Amino acid sequence: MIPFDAAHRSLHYPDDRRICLWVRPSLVFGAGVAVLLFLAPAWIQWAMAGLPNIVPSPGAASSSSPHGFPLWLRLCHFLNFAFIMLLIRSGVCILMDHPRLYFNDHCTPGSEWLRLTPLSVPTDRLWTAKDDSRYISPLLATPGYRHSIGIARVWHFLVVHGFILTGIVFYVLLMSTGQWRRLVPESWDIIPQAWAYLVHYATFHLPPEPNGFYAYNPLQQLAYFGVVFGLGPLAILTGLAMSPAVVNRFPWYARLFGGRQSARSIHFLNMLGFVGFIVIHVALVVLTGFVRNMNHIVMGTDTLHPQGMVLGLLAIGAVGLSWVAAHYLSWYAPRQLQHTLKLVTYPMQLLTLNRLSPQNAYTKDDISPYFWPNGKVPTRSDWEHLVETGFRDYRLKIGGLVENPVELSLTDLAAFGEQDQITMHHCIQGWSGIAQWGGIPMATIVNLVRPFPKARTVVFYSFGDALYGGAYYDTQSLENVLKPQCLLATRMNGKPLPEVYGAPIRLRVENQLGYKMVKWIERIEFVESEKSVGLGEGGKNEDDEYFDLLPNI
Ligand SMILES: Nc1nc2c(c(=O)[nH]1)N[C@H]1C(S)=C(S)[C@@H](COP(=O)(O)O)O[C@H]1N2
Ligand SMILES: [Mo]
Repeated sequence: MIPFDAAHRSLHYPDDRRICLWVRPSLVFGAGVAVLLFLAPAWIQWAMAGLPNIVPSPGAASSSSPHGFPLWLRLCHFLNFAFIMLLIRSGVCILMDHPRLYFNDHCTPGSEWLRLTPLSVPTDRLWTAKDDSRYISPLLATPGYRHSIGIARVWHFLVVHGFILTGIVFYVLLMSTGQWRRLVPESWDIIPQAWAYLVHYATFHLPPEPNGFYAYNPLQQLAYFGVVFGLGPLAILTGLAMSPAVVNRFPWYARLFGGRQSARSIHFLNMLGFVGFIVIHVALVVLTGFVRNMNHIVMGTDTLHPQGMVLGLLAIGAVGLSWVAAHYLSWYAPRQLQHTLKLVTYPMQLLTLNRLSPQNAYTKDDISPYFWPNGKVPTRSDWEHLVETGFRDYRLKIGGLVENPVELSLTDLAAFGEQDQITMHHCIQGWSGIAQWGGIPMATIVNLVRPFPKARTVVFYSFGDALYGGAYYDTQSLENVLKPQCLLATRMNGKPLPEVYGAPIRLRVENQLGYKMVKWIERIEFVESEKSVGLGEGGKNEDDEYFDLLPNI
């Protein structure tokens, strides 16, 4: 175990490390019935008519069709395996930060279909999304422990670049070398042929297998086709449907998957699909001639030499070692990891996702009945005094590199006129919620205080403390606060901002994740760069938890 300090130990390695898996019973039942309905005909056919005949695959006979496994294909196969395993491990870690899955965007406790926590949300006290985060063993996830989502996301997003690049190279070479003919079914005959194999497997018989060097069995071909052209792209598409920049700009995109939370659930089910495929694929590689198969996969030869098996097992060992390496890097070099991700993603985000301007998209009927709270309510006596006196003496101080520093009361702010928006909030942990926010556009504030040309960054300081202590703050680029829907919100769902949700003022930046939206704002400062504030990473979570400076996804 990593030697955490006391603060990190209590958070990352809590006393309650129970694991629980709960799935809504009707779904378990439904899934069971679906599998039975699928398999029952196979059993009936076997019982009544015996095992069906296996027709030899056409590809096995014709030497003109592509066969063998060129180096590029074997390399892609290996890289894909290495990447997908790290994607799964970091993905599981991300899931544990909000260990509930929904098919609705409100995330009301109790409406989940899957839960990986033994706890129900208590109703007699404040229970934040961070309280709800669960521990997972680092043996199962990268980096594991509890609330290590910052670093888990670094791995997920770094590795997904490798996954996508490998995918592109793989598609291009597959199409240009004719290898696609081994994967893509060219006739509907494949369905009855695949069924014949399924009857064998489902009744625990091993059918006669074609030599995979020349052709796959039809069920195998369909499975590979489904993974390469189904699961792979769907993982990327549903991943994108979780981005606040995308969802608050193109809500229809998330709706393609049934909404943002449904996309998250499909992303998870897709992962289970990969896991199921890997388990069956590996089992059949072992059962249908391990040594020969490993030569196909590793060496690209069709022989019975032990070489492929030995090298293959070493390669699998190397993938296992990559998890150990990722674990140690996560805990001993987290800042370098954070910066590596930034190097890869920041310029690209400025060009792509960060250009999307959020636009109002939801109606009053869409407003969530429940909205997860997050963060620590301030305990400072000056804030408590302000609460007691109805924020009468509250003055929002706006200064720094500006021509016209101001101090504004809530009445002054209200005089600017209120802008309203109904938007979806995306927390880094995975939950979402739709609410109506009213307040003053940051663009109005910028016009009022007139920042000097060198002021490129806006810092929002909170009355509240952060998770590991110290005042919460976050920054935005000047460019981003000038975007539509960047608000200093004083109202939520038509009422003054409740204490828990950030009274008297909070920030709304709808193209980014929730932690950028500072609650309980004390003052605002225009500065040259985020580098001069805190540890210089752009916010308290960026400093302490290695979150991204610009989280558009
Ligand atoms: N001051 C302060 N602001 C904060 C936080 C915090 O911990 N302290 N948490 C952030 C996070 S992680 C989220 S998701 C949102 C949550 O807002 P909500 O409580 O309205 O859901 O507030 C953000 N603003
Ligand atoms: Mo969050």
